[in-house]
Amino acid sequence: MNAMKTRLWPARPVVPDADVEVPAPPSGPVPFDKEHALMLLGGMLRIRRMEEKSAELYGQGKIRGFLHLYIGEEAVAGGMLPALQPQDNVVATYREHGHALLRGVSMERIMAEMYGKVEGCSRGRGGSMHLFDAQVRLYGGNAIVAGGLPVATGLALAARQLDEPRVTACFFGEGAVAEGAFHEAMNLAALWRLPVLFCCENNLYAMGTALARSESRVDLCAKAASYGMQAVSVDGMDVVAVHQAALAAVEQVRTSLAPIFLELRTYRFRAHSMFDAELYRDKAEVQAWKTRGPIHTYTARLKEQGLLTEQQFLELDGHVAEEVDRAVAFAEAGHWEPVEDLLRDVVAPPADAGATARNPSGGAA
Ligand SMILES: Cc1ncc(C[n+]2csc(CCOP(=O)(O)OP(=O)(O)O)c2C)c(N)n1
Repeated sequence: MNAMKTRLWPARPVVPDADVEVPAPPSGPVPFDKEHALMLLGGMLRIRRMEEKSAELYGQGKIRGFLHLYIGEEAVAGGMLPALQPQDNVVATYREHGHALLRGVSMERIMAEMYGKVEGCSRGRGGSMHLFDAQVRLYGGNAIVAGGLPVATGLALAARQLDEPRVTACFFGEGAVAEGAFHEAMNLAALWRLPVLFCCENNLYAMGTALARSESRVDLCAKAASYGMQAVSVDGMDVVAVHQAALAAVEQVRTSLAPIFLELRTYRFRAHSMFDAELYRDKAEVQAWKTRGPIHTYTARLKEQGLLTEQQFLELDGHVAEEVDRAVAFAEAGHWEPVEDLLRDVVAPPADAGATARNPSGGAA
């Protein structure tokens, strides 16, 4: 029999890979006073050193489960978080160690959480992806791509209804843009004029998928603008540009109560997680982006401007190294949650014999 060959869908169109054209490294004057300028450097260094140590500890089996490093992207959290006020809310993703740290969760409690110790900020139950601390209004850490956007929109709705002057900063990767939750949250935030600052950390890849392979249109600001939202693209490798954009956007969201979308164009230097052979991008591309590294380029600018000497840099780095050592010692000395506490915070009552009799399948009644 001559079976007719049918093609059910058109051949896959050829799509370009990530835009590999790497812009020139950030440069130019740093428009902050010395103390402020060094605070920004200190923030990025704390994230970098904490994460380098985390990678090492992962290799030793001290930290287990998933671990997604932010190395390369520090200018985003480093510039955004210091622009927020204590009353503001922060919602982030599973790549959130830096956001938690600069929001004020101590490095000790972050490290203990990654170890799974009860002294961790989520009592050791969340691990790297679920750092949470209501005291500093950090509402996760979220393993679900785009999962934080509805949470942020809800927090902003609460602030609006309670007449509280809170900005909710919501961080997510560009992979979230392909999710329905992104569009629902953006739509409601724009429709109800909710004070959310949507911060899209566009590092060009969602796991191994380049943006152009998952988006019909790679201009993310255009997508946000389609909801009637102001949208701005920022060099996310330049802590100066990020901080300036953050200060302006936070102020505007707070006073106008309307959401803003920031696209922070950045790049991760490490693999997606600790399990990623990185077959989707050339080593040369990663090397080229490293010329834009947020810490060394900013350090060079500070030195050029006479705001920092090599000796001062080494001292600052030394203090950060001590903080990392203290965090590791704290996590090492921490405790595993006692078995008898395991049902603590479990909302559903434990199944009892009566329940089983009423619902013999054991499934949902
Ligand atoms: C709803 C959902 N789909 C798929 C996954 C699997 N997943 C984990 S990370 C990831 C990539 C997300 O990339 P992006 O949002 O750009 O953030 P990045 O990792 O680059 O920071 C995917 C698809 C998930 N966690 N949640």
